[in-house]
Amino acid sequence: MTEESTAAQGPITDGFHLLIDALKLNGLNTIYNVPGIPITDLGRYAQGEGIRVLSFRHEQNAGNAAAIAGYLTKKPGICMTVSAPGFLNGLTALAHATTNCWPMILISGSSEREVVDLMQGDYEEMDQLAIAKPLCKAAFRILHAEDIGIGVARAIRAAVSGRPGGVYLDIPGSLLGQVMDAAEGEKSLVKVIDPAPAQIPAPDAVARAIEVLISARKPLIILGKGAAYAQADDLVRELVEKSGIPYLPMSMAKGLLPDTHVQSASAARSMVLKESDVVLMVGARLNWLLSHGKSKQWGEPHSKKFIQIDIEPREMDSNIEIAAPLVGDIGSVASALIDAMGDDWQKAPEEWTSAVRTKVVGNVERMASRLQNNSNPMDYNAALGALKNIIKDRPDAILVNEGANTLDFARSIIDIYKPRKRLDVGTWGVMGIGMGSAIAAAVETGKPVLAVEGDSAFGFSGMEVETICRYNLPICVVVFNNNGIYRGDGVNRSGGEDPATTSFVEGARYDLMMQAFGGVGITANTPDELTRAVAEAMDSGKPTLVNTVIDPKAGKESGNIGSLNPTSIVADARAAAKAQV
Ligand code: ADP
Ligand code: TPW
Ligand code: MG
Repeated sequence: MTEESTAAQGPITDGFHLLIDALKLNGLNTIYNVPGIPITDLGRYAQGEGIRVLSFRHEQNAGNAAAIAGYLTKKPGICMTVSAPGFLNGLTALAHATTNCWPMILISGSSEREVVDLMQGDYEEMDQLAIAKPLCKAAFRILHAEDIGIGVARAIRAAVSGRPGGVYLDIPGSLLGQVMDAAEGEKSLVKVIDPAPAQIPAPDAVARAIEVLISARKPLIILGKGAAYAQADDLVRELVEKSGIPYLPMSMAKGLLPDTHVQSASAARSMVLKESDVVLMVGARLNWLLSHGKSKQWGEPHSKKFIQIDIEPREMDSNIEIAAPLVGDIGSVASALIDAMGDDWQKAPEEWTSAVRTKVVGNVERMASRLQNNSNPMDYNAALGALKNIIKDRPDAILVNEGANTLDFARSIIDIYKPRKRLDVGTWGVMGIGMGSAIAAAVETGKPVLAVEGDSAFGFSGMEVETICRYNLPICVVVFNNNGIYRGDGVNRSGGEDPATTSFVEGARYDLMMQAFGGVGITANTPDELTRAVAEAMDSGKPTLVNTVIDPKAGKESGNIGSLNPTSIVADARAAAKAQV
């Protein structure tokens, strides 16, 4: 279209601006991105139009930020990348968001369709739509400017309705350059009404669940991150407290009720999993993290009945029989259950709740003494004892956590007091979520963030300390530096000069990385030094990295999940074979 002819027709708009307007119309005001052809100007224009555009150093970290933004806000987090390699870098995060049931939209620029489809070797050529499809909840491509409004609306609904997940939106570069009449363009935009409609459970499903609950002698509630995501915090708390049932929070559901709550059974986990007779699952899946509901951990096979609240009907019976499926959103189901319990609901039997409480109190006391040790160099307990107090004094802060031992110890030691204040490796146990999660947490909530990172885990996203400094975000990164993966004392079994496969440079100075970009970098050798450095960082809001020296011998291979290591299966088989001889 020539300029004269457009002048004759009145104002025009283009693909860039229609996409930006469509996002803004739906309250999507933050983009996590890495620029490049064909989306560089999309980022620039978006910033110009008042969207907050945060540029990262690697798309996977931008994607992990978008995934956590989705979890924290119930709106799809937006990640934007260039074609082929940038798209692939973002795709891991999109798959991660989908696996965790978090809403996210990955918007990637793509090359010329005609050239890509004939495989003629375009710049960054790749059939991105086809590749994304099996890895996310839905994937769409927009070819015409007048379809941008509908395309964005479809992406939003797909991401947040029902079980949330990741959506891929393919944006050919040529789409951004298309022009159309501005008034027509505005009319083509769609504001999504009620994107995640309430899903009310059927009354007979509620009655069935109540019957199972009434029959329980040793009931247990398991809260999952679906319950935290739902933001029905008061209803979840009312359900737990009205029932009087001991509860176990999954790691990201910690804080939905404060970890110090009298009904928390975290410190009696083995006991309640084994002995309970009725288990009410609230937004948690019976996947590997709960040994599929049927390992030895769960006591005798078929010894308990399950009630499960989930928005996804197909989750029911996924691993074991669910006696009372409650399909609906957490808020609606919790509220229906509370109503059905009526005014004279009998709380969980005292004999059971006091036995659980006794176990919890004993275990918490035993742990407390371990946290106050002055081992030199520090072990995990000593360092985490210090960080536990930091969060206790700052319950609004957000804790990000990844690593193996660093993750497992921190999860059980650091109490969380408020909902959605703990962000971690999620369903996959993926390393690399650290800096992306920390950045999104700071951006979306404005609260200080403490990222407790294994030295290996940190390395997956460590370059984003520059991003943290550039945006001056209130993030304190604590790197648990034990010189390696799990432990720093591995040996090269060949006797050769290469280091062990799990070892890193000894005595590395991660603190200098933060200093390189103008942030604060400190090394801590003792719990006191750690406390001082972190408290100062959390209160000043200055980007800080505390290189925390941890005994290389303190960790365990694979942390708490060594039993999943195939070597342990081989060892069991060897032991059995030996016993037969
Ligand atoms: P965890 O790892 O904490 O056990 P999972 O990610 O395995 O939690 O499970 C979360 C579950 O919550 C998923 O099955 C998902 O379908 C469900 N879910 C997510 N949002 C809601 C919601 N608003 N209402 C009900 N269920 C939800
Ligand atoms: C994307 C495998 C699990 S835990 C871990 C790796 C590499 C690092 C553990 O060492 P770290 O913690 O962080 O120093 P610590 O305290 O035990 O020493 N690649 C991806 N995800 C996973 N989970 C791995 C590899 C892994
Ligand atoms: Mg380590």
